[in-house]
Amino acid sequence: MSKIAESELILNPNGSVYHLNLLPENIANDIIFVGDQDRVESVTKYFDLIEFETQKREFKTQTGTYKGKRLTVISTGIGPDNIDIVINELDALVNIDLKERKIKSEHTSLNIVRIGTSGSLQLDIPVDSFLLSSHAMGLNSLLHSYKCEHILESDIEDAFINHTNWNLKKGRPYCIQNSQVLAEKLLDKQVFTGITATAVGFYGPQGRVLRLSLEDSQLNNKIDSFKFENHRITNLEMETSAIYGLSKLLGHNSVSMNAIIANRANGTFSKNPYKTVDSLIKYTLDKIVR
Ligand code: R1P
Repeated sequence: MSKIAESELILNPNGSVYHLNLLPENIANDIIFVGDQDRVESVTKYFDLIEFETQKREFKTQTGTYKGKRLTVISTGIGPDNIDIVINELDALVNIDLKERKIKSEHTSLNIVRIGTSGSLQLDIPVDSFLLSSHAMGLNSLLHSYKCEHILESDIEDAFINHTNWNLKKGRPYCIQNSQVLAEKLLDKQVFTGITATAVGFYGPQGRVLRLSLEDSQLNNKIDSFKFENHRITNLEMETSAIYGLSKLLGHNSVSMNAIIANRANGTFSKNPYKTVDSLIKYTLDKIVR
C-alpha cells in the first residue's frame, strides 16, 4: 500500500492532524460534538477531570472523564464543510498510522454524539424539547463528493424530491439513517424523534428572508408536510447529515441530539436556550455512561 502524500494528509510539525491539532493519544473513542467552541466547557464542567485540551481556529477539544468514562468534546463550528474536516481528521487519528502515512490493518470505530441546537418545523414539537435525529436529510451536497450510494435511503430521497419539487440545481438531497445501536442508548420517552434536515446555510437555505428573495418561498411548508411511511421532517440545522453520512462511510457510529430552541411553525423562540442546552448536555452525558 502506498503512502498518503504530505499534501493529502497534512500534519503539523509535532505530528498532529492539521486543523484539529490532535495526536492519536489525545482523543477518547467516545466523542461529543458541539457547534460553539464556548459550549465545550459547558459539557466538560461536569467532568471528573480534564486531561488534555487544545484549540485551533473554531476546533476546541477537551478530553477527560465523566463518571469514570473517558470522553472527548470537540467544537465543530458551523456547517457541513467543517464536519468534513472534523470527521476525516478524527478518523485519521484512529485508522491511519500517521508516522507511516498508511491505513491501519485494524479498524477502530468511534462513537460520536452531537449535542446541538435546532429549530423545530412541527407545531407539536415545542421549544425547549429534545429531539434525536432518526435520519438526516442532507440539503447540502457534501456527501456526493464521496462514493456513497450504498448508504443512502434513496426511497425517502425520491419521495422528498417529488413532494417538494426540489430544484436539482441545488444538488440532490441525501438521506442517511442514524446508528441504531447508539440511538437506543440515548433515547428515552421524553425525547422526540424524526428526520433532521441539514441545510447548507442559515438564511436562504433555511427559508429565512431578510433582503433577498428565495428560490422557493414555499420550501419550508413543503418540508413540514413531507411524509414517508411513518417518517416526517421535524427540524432544521446545519451539521447532522454530514455527521451521519461521513460516520457511516468511515465505519463510525453517530447520533445527533437536538435542543429545540426555536419553533419555525409558530415563530416562537426559547426564553432560556442556555438552560435547555444545559439540560440536554446533562441528559446526554448520563445516557452515554450508562
Ligand atoms: C446556527 O446558528 C448554528 O446553530 C445550530 C446550527 O446547526 C448551526 O451550527 O447548531 P449549533 O448550536 O450546534 O452550532
